[in-house]
Amino acid sequence: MAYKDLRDYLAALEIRGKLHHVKKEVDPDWEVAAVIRRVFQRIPPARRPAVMFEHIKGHRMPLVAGILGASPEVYALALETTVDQIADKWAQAQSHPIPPVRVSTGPVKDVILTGDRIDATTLPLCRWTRDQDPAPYVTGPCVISTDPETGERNMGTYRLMLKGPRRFGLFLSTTWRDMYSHIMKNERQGKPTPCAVVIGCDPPVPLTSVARIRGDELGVAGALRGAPLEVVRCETNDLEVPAHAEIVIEGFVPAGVREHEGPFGEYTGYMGSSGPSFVIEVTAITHRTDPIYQAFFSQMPPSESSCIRGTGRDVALLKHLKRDLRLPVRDVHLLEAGGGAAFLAISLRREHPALPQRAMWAAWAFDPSFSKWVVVVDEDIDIRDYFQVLWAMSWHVQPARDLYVNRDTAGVALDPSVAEEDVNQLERKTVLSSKVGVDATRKHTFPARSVPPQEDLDRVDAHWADYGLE
Ligand SMILES: Cc1cc2nc3c(=O)[nH]c(=O)nc-3n(C[C@H](O)[C@H](O)[C@H](O)COP(=O)(O)O)c2cc1C
Ligand SMILES: [Mn+2]
Repeated sequence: MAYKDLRDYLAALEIRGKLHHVKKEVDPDWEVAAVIRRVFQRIPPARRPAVMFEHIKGHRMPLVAGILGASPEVYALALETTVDQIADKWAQAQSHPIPPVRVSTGPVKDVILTGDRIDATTLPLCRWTRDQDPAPYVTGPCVISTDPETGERNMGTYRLMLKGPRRFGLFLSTTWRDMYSHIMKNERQGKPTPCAVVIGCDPPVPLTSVARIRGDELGVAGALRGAPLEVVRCETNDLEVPAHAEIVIEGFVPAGVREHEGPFGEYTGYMGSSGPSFVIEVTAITHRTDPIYQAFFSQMPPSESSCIRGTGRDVALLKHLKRDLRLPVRDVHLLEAGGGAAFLAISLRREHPALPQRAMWAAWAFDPSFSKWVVVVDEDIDIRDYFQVLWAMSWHVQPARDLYVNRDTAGVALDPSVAEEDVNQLERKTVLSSKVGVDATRKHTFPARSVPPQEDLDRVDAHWADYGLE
């Protein structure tokens, strides 16, 4: 059964003990970021809840964070599936989208604010990296726009910097972002780009917004829900937005305008770059009577952002290597330390000496900017255990023989290690990076492992209490 809206999903989290309510009043300028940081640092993923901050100082709306990516289990719950079925669910939805249906009105129109009544500063926007971010940011916006030539709709999550009651900065990190081409096509005609920012919706909407989808994200969101999304027309432009959203900000990106944006504390664990960027002029805000504001928690991993990036990509890549290419791969995992982007581990059965390299190239071809590090290990290594990956790298590798370095490949735009001259500073969009593959499989027969035989350990376990150790 599809979640009807954000509230319906929050109720499902609640039932499973995955939503924690903070009743204490918290300060959006420092406290929200610090509390949620501690939640991710101190509570292991299996027990980690999403959080609802019920009282944000100076604001009337509650804020939820971590609701889509507190852990892979929470991500699966958001998709109404299990962790191992996530890839199938995505594949199915992408091949059979269900277009949205237009309705005349919906709860998102409970309150309609235009003209002087618009005030984006009433939203509980937080400072995520205090003393570094120049302003509060919207971190979970689903930004809708259409291609002026084809009419095709797009939705993507691009950070928004609060610049005033009716003004935001908009950051598109690469020219590959679909909204970028919409803005460029309009600019060539001297025209603005109408847009609508959706905040707080049932999970398929934000999850498709952060995913790289060919075609209409709202159609794929409908397929993930198993039922079409109901959409309503905006008040001040012709775009359609989910009728059951919590909040919608309507506006446009003026042609030819660039203003300073950033820096913003990013998912790499460092401040991202700042420079000239697009702006959004707000023309209306509509919301429910008692809206709930949703934020993505990002910055230093582990975070909601790295969980979402890693989990979605792990399953998609595993499917590609195993099912499409039929490689004898056991598991793939984008380590959270690399933000779910930079460090990939692959375990496989080394049936052929060239197989580890083939798996590396397949991963790079699948997504050219990710996986700056690819470490391939034998299938007996648990790649979700950092210790085992580093153990294999320590003793299964002869660096001169087993490292493959590739130069001038596509990189991650926010990677702070990229040399300044390799970044197109003006647009902050094109990045070249080198990549390294490490073949950490065993290339010949290794000696026996220096651990007691399993049966000895089992015998000890069976009589553990007798040793009086715990
Ligand atoms: C929490 C989070 C924040 C993101 N912020 C940005 C951002 O500020 N700018 C950007 O270009 N991409 C950002 N992304 C990545 C895009 O949302 C993602 O690449 C998406 O596919 C873009 O949509 P598009 O393919 O329709 O352009 C973010 C992703 C996540 C998970
Ligand atoms: Mn898109």
